[in-house]
Amino acid sequence: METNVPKRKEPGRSLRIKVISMGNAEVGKSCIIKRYCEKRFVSKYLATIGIDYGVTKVQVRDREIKVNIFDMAGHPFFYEVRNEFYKDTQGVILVYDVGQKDSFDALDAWLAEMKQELGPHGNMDNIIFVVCANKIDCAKHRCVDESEGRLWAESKGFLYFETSAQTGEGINEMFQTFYVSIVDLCENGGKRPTTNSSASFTKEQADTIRRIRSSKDSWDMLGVKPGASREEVNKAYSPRRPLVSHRWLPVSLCLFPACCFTRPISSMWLNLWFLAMVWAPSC
Ligand SMILES: Nc1nc2c(ncn2[C@@H]2O[C@H](COP(=O)(O)OP(=O)(O)OP(=O)(O)O)[C@@H](O)[C@H]2O)c(=O)[nH]1
Ligand SMILES: [Mg+2]
Repeated sequence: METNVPKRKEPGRSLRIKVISMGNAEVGKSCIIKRYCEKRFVSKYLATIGIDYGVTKVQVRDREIKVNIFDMAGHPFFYEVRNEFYKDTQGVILVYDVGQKDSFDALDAWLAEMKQELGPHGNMDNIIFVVCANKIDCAKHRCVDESEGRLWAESKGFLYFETSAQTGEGINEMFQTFYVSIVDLCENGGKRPTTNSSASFTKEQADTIRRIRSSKDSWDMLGVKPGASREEVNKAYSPRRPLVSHRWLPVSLCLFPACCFTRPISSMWLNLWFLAMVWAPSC
């Protein structure tokens, strides 16, 4: 894909799309767009007042794409302005700052706001979402790691990119993949193409991993009370089964009986078993 549009136009092959940016104030939405369109970075914070609008042209395969970008203000104060702009959107750039956990936690609220504004007949399945984990250049302040962000995005069928508007890292790749996905969607009759990433998770798997990450101990990992019976452990294990790779199945099969027949089930066995079941496959 190139940003330079060839002079010769092919009638019927041009496409007009609408893209919006969403995310908390100061996460870097405007800077990401500026970095891509103007190849520059402004370190001074200039809050977007309501909406910034811009047009750009890109070439995807043999199609000329006219992109209307609506860069939204993230501050709650501008809700009344931006709520007019959610409709008829083909692509959303959803941004959070990897050094601000609040901005990551707010992504669900942004989706909820969009859903509400689209109304009961609005369909978000025919929109391409790309999640930008921005400000990765500030490694020292990072508090949302890549796996957490990727998990959230991919479990929703969204694209995920690590970006820095300051250094430019990830920006071109993100926009290229984003535009190609939007064109694919348009050529696919408005159905969102599945992501190519081999690491994508279902919502159920993502919920399970999230639960494991935040659990206090091994019992909590399984969602059972300390001293739970073999049946309870078995039942709790079932939803986690899809996370086990074939490579680790023999190990987990050896460890699982040990867990079940040691009474009371010791925390150590559960730890070992769970490590083999869930974490080891990802190593
Ligand atoms: N270090 C670093 N700073 C960044 C990056 N992206 C943006 N910033 C800075 O973060 C601040 C906010 O950037 P903006 O792009 O204005 O943020 P915004 O999300 O558009 O904010 P609102 O318009 O208020 O919603 C500015 O001071 C930027 O210079 C980045 O990748 N790295
Ligand atoms: Mg802005």
